[in-house]
Amino acid sequence: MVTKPPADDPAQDAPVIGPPGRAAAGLPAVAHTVRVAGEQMGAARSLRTLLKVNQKDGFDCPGCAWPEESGKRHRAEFCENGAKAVAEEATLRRVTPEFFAEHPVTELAGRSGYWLGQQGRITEPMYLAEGADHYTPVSWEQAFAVVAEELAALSSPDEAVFYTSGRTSNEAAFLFQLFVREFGTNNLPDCSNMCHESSGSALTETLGVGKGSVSLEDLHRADLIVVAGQNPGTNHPRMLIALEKAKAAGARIISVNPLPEAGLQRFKNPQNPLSLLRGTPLADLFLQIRIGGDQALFRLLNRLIVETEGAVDEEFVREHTHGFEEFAAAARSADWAETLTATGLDRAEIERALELVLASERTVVCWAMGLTQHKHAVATIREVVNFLLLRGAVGRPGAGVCPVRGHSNVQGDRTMGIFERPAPAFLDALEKEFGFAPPRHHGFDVVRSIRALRDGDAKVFFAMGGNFVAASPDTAVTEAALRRARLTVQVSTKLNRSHVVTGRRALILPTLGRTDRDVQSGGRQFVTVEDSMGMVHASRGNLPPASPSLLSEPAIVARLARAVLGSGSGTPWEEFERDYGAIRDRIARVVPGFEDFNTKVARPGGFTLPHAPRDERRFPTATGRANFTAAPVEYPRVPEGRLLLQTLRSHDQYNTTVYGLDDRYRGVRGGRRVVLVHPEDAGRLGLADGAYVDLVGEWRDGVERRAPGFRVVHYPTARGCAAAYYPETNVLVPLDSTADTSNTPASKSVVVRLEPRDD
Ligand SMILES: Nc1nc2c(c(=O)[nH]1)N[C@H]1C(S)=C(S)[C@@H](COP(=O)(O)OP(=O)(O)OC[C@H]3O[C@@H](n4cnc5c(=O)[nH]c(N)nc54)[C@H](O)[C@@H]3O)O[C@H]1N2
Ligand SMILES: Nc1nc2c(c(=O)[nH]1)N[C@H]1C(S)=C(S)[C@@H](COP(=O)(O)OP(=O)(O)OC[C@H]3O[C@@H](n4cnc5c(=O)[nH]c(N)nc54)[C@H](O)[C@@H]3O)O[C@H]1N2
Ligand SMILES: [Mo]
Repeated sequence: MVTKPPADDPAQDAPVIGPPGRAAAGLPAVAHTVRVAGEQMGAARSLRTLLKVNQKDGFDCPGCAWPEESGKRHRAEFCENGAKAVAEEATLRRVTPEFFAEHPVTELAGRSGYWLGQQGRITEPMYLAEGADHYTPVSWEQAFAVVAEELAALSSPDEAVFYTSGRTSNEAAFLFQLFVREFGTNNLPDCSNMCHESSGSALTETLGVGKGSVSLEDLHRADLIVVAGQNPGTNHPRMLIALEKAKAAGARIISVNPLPEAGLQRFKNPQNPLSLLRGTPLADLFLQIRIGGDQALFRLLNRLIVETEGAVDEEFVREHTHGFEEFAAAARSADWAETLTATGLDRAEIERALELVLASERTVVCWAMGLTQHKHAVATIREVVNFLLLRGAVGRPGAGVCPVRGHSNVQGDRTMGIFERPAPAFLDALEKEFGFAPPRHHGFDVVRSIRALRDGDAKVFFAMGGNFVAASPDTAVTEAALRRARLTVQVSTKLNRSHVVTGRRALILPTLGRTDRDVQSGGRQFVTVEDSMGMVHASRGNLPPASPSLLSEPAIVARLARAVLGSGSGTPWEEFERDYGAIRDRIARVVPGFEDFNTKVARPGGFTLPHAPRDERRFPTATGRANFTAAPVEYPRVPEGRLLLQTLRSHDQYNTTVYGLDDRYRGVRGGRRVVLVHPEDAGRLGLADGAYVDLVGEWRDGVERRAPGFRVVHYPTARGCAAAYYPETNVLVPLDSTADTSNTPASKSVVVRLEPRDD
């Protein structure tokens, strides 16, 4: 069913297609930044705000998790898309109680996510009573009483689910997991379950630490950087600066991607006049791989390394690794013909890649969602680890694993204990510090939470940020699951779909964002975040809050905890709300690496967390060594007449937040319902450029999943593959189609047929 947005909803989709961009950033990006920021914030506020982004005395960009330079910072240490993220949050538009009086929830449910997001910052706590069609204002006390009442009515704490998105600060995240565990459950799913969980699973098993092992300096010093399954030009634009630096120092870059992403082809650095003029070509080799072919590619490269005299770092393998023989036997059986089928590459391309690999002493592999969101994602990332271990490229300067994180504090949230499967040592430390017995059995991740809500096994859903309904797979199933809940609660800055697809009762709890000044009774507060490379630093908002009624996330958790746990809790929640330094003192005693937290974070630029493989070539795995693994090679098989669809981000969105309707680097303007298909595939399927189709998912459960009304765009993607934007395509991703081990939805490999529409 197509729910057409009302006529005044600017998300009317009428995409216009031009040639794809050949370079990323440059002056169009600067112009775009100024325009977007001005529209949302006005000129003076834009300047005041943007000059504080990622400065040592400013706030951490709420965009991506890419780290800041450690030395002297550029005055404009942000990118076009970071500026858009800031403008979205620092907007002067407001969603007030009058807005909710005017718009019933049933009407808002017919609006596009773009329209909802454009309405502005939410100003008051709002309550949707059972059977009501309008949210009405509610006091904070009443709101917390509603949550307490519903939680008290559960027959077990495990009937409640507490989701976290990745913008939540370390302080808020630590308090949130503490409250949830005191309440009595480990049901702490987070956006990471849909994101880098596959990286965490693979790296913990093989290296002993589920995080990246390189710093920004390592990237600058690398001989070879492989960027696989990542589109930094859009999603981590400041990474292009690091790649440009590495190139200037002689590094080679290989891009492995089904799409020729503009940022990896050529980059025009607005901070560097010469680069701005000419652009820096970044990728030396572009391997246009078929979706899901990466494990096969790395396995064959590993065979070729093993077979090349002197190519294996034998000393490293002997001293630091486990399982080499078994792995080498599997690698030797890698087959050229099968690899060429799986990858769609030709022999010469793989041989060229091998040359670059063998010429490099210091290799870094960077990756993101193009590797993590497949059925065999964990096996693929383990194969990347095998590749680096063979060359001794872990724990060596200029080399290592670099999973590039998404949300700006998603890595920190996990460090703070937002995890449905916490390590026993973490729970022991919590128990010792706070004197209660945390639950030991594992909780629900995102997919299991949806199943539990669907099946009536969970009845209360509480979200610390994010947009669970739109971000999760299998939209129809997820929406029905949430509608079954007795209560849904969203702690949010902006309106989104999760506020209008609700349980029987619902609450919106509006909160401060990164850019907002945070003043508590103990004075002005700051929070801390951890970037993609394990650097922890302070973030201080400088704008007057969007409304005087907003509470910070730590204050919301502290007051909620008091309402729910009452006098039964020995935790000093009031003190934590008054002074976040008191929270950091407790983090220092519970989380390894945070000793003397308050002192260390006071240093400008913050501090780096220890990382045993990087710092001392120590691998805290089950074997005490870095583990080679030898999983069978997998790749998706697509039936005749079908395509393999990846669901990805346009240049004008931040996950489910749509900033605008253009995808400048891919030549798409004014609409999002497009599907990129190789011209020859389109020809074979009889689909002209500009034809309208329904995307119909085909999965083994036989359920028909349909995303209607997409415009076919002939585009140079890998053969047999297609691409379309998320979240519109989440309706096609089956809930049960997930990665082995990590349970991450396989949203980059969906088998679809394209059905022409008559209208
Ligand atoms: N502006 C902006 N910044 C963001 C975000 C945003 O939405 N907007 N989101 C943030 C978040 S939470 C995250 S996780 C990151 C996401 O950052 P990315 O992972 O870069 O995001 P995607 O758009 O999902 O792009 C996936 C890339 O992988 C490629 N790909 C797809 N399938 C395969 C495959 O099988 N093999 C290979 N080798 N490549 C493949 C796609 O062509 C695409 O280039 O960005 C973060 N930063
Ligand atoms: N098909 C498909 N699905 C995907 C993906 C994909 O590539 N394809 N990617 C997945 C990935 S990588 C991720 S990370 C998830 C993202 O999933 P989420 O993190 O759940 O989604 P976001 O769109 O980032 O959340 C946006 C909302 O967060 C709220 N918000 C913003 N800032 C703050 C803040 O400071 N505090 C609070 N409390 N709220 C705030 C706003 O209300 C905003 O509407 O989606 C996943 N889903
Ligand atoms: Mo993500």
